[in-house]
Amino acid sequence: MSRIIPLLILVLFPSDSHTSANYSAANVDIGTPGNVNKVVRTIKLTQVDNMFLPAEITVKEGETVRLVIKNGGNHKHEMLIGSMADLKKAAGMRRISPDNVHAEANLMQLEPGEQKELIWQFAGAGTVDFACPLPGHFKKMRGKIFVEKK
Ligand SMILES: [Cu+2]
Repeated sequence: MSRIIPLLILVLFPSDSHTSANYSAANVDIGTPGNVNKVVRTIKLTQVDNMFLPAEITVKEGETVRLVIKNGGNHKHEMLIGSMADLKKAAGMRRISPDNVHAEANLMQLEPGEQKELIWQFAGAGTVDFACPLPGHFKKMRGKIFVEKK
């Protein structure tokens, strides 16, 4: 059964791969988990039902940032950092199994009222996307991290 799922995604969501202008940025370097001792700033984001506040943040290339995410809504939310292609792929997976617990370094899953932190080191200049990939949230609950040149 598990071998069939990737095929199902292709069949169910074929247009997702071709409609976004960002799709060619699939190889964007989103950065890596950072060292807490190198944090240069803290950025707070609040999740409501269903958007991120703020939805756009700016950092500098190579910077290590503490992202503090608070779920201020009444529903479970996630924050996933990635390329738009990665986010769309995750959203497709969530439509099949929305309640899975995931443990990727670039993902936070938050219950209502919960707050979590992610220490993240950004790479080169560019734009990194983030979103809540849960069904019914993904289209609106998105944001951008502008990574500026130093
Ligand atoms: Cu959400």
